[in-house]
Amino acid sequence: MKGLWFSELQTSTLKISCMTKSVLCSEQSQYQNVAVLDTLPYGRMLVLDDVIQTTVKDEFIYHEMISLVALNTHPFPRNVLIIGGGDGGTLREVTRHPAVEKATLVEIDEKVIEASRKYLPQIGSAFDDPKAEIVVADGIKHVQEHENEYDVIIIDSTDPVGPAVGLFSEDFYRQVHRALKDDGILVAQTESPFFNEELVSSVYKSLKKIFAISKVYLATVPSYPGGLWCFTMGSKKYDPEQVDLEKIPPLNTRYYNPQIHKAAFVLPNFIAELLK
Ligand code: AAT
Repeated sequence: MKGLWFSELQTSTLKISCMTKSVLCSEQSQYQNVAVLDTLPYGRMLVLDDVIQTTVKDEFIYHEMISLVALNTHPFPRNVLIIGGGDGGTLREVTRHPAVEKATLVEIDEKVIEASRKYLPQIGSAFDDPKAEIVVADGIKHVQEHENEYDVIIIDSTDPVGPAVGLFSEDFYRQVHRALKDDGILVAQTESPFFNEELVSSVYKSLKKIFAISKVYLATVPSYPGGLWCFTMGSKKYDPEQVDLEKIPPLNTRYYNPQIHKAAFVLPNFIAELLK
């Protein structure tokens, strides 16, 4: 045997396992167990309370897709807020976008940032970028304290357990709406359309009540339950499907491109059904 098996309990009746060469760190923080594993199939992997958050092998798909769809829908995404995302992958994508002047990352757990800095340098590469400001705080509180300030707010949160529960509530989305400028855009990771149908449906319906435009789009993230993953956008003014694809700046990406931007909004029938 080349290593030991790490298993994630993806639902109460489904486990996924991967062969692990070593545990680079495993530490209990105030909020969760923070671990970085070195695995054979995915390379290094950030694991919080035994749940896979991101891996070196497939992180580009999630981080490009949670960031670039909104950044290229807004014509001037100068001031961006990221809630969660303590691994820094979303921050890396946001800071390297040419239109962005400032990116604020609000992560509740300092230990996630520390672990990523130390063990995931390819992902946590932008913490010291001149455009970046790092705040260790609860994203819910931060949003309540800011009004009419951000062009884009990205909610890169853990699954809806513990401190992340409030990040999926309608009341929180109203606060986000208030923290955005009058043409602002919110985007949130909203889990699996296969295993979290109710969440996908309820977040979409909440955003539909609050924002002029509300849309779900998809990407495939192999290390997440079921692979197929939802992102939900609420926009005050700009429609992500009306973007002039020729105006998207050339970006050095591995997944996202203008055709993917467009195609990501095409939903299979079973997902469209969830949004009715
Ligand atoms: N970039 C992909 C990684 C994540 S991690 C999500 C982060 O959200 C965690 O570091 C967690 O500590 C942080 N977080 C949770 N609640 C809050 C809060 N209230 N305020 C600020 N940060 C918070 C996302 C992975 C998605 C996994 C899907 N299975």
